Amino acid sequence: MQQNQAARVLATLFFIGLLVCAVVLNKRSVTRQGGSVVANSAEEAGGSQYPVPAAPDAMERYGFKLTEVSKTAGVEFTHQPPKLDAKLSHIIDRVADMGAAVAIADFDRDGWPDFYVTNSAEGGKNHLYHNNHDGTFTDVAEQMGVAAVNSAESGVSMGAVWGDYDDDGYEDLLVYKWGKCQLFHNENGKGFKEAVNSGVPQWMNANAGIWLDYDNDGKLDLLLGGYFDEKLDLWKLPSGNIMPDSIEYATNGTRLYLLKGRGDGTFEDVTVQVGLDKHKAWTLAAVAVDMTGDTFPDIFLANDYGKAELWRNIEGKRFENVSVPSGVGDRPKSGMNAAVGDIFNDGKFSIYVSNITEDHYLLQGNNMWVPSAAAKPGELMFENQANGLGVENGGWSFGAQFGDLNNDGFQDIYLVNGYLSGTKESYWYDYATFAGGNQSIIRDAAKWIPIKGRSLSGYQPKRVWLNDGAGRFTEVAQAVGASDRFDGRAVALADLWNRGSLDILASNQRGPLLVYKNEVRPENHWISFELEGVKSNRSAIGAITTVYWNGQKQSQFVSGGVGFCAQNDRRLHFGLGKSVTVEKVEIRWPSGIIQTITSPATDKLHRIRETSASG
Ligand SMILES: [Ca+2]
Ligand SMILES: [Ca+2]
Ligand SMILES: [Ca+2]
Ligand SMILES: [Ca+2]
Repeated sequence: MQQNQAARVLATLFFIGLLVCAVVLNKRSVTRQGGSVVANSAEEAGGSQYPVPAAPDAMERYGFKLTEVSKTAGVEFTHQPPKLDAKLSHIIDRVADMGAAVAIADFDRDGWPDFYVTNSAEGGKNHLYHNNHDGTFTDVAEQMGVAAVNSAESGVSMGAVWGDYDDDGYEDLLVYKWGKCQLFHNENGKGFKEAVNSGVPQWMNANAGIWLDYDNDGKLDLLLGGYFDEKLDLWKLPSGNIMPDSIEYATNGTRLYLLKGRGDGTFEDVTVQVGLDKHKAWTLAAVAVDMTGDTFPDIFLANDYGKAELWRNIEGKRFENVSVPSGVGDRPKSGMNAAVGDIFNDGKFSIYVSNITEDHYLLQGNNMWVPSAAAKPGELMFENQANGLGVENGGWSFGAQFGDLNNDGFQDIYLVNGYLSGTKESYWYDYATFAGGNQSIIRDAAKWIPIKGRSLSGYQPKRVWLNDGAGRFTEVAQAVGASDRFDGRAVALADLWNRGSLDILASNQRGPLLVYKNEVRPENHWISFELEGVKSNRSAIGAITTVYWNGQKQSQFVSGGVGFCAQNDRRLHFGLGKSVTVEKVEIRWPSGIIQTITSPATDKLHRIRETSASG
């Protein structure tokens, strides 16, 4: 009892401290900008969290419009959170706050993208939506054997990623969980069989997972990022002492796993030998891509309650921590997303990280890490230009992806946000009471003030930022029809119906999976590529494709997971604006082979196998 009183007194003191600190420290970093109107309830958000149609002039003004078609497409999926240990029930919405993930792949190789979406309730089913080619999808997870993976005994899903680990041409599936990771072998697109004794962790509280080929031996490897301590069973907790011990300076994060694939469904833990055992954080997003030009993929990590990390790959043998010299580890935030895009059409990759921005409480601002002009070739050095580019305020941001949504030739950004949409009452005041506080208070769930269904940055408007290519992004979400107010988590992009436009899948915590069909102005042209590695891993994960047209160039890479708990289709989609011709396309395969294709036809998908011959 006395302890509780002491806690309350301390908490009150820290509350004052937090308000002063958060606002003063971050005051200059975030400017208010378009789309930051925030509602506190469903009524204020317009009565429903579902989107309303795009403005009549959206197509004319912005070159595209989005229509949410989940129901007519047969996609009826609602994410459910887990219950976990009863010691967490008073703040369960705050603890069980993730797990709505989406990963896209053409699992049966019929030429049409399919997708897997995760659920997190004990007993809740994950869905695998097969593309029926007619605008609809059918959930085949149950018959394929990848539905029932969530339970208190084996843990619950946080995300999933596709990668063909045995090079048989069929994308295999890793489901990472708060619990046991599960690896499924794709049996010729006709079903999935769990790979046993594969070497994936039997228990960790993973919130990030990606496929990569870190040593470029042609065999896919796995990187898994832990969130809660891996020793914790969130259903059988000895105490509530499991939470981060600070909102921005947490010292009680956990480990990564780097698992080297042998190509047969078994993996060797090489975390220590490559130096990644030095990492200790609450990791929420990972992305791997070669940013130095030596073909080996470097690793960027977005960490919650701390600083971001960048690990330079030294010839596939070890990783060097360049977080501080590169600039990305400058100060702690709540990193939740890691997306990579060539935003200036100069063949260089910028990294977009989402964080929390809530007026009066926490003004972190999102980060856009743009390669520094002062960097020497091969040197990793970045500057945060989110403010100048106009992409800093995303609310309580989660998943974001780069993609050319209007095919004008520039990479745009689609971002989802919103943390907890509950009652009209806000939990922020009570939450802030802890946020600046004493480590022993904040890390103990028992000391947290009950949420009681209140909102915490809920009902937020999403952000769709159009890139003008000249250093400015314009926010157009409401106008183009991306006007839902659910608590967004993952975003993944694919040309779902092979029409030459990027459609959007957006997952929501305790909410529906939304399918935004994208109609693009037909005068804008496009080209897309589906790559197949031969010497490189067959999924072509890590391959960088550069399209040269109209005096400019744009690079994109095939990812084994990017964003927040998401994976875009492996196909790379490039908008071309009014141009009907492409000068050449250069593919830099992970094997080191550089393949050039001259004058490829536009408005067409090209399937390209790795070869050293050029054509
Ligand atoms: Ca398919
Ligand atoms: Ca396979
Ligand atoms: Ca490898
Ligand atoms: Ca664009």
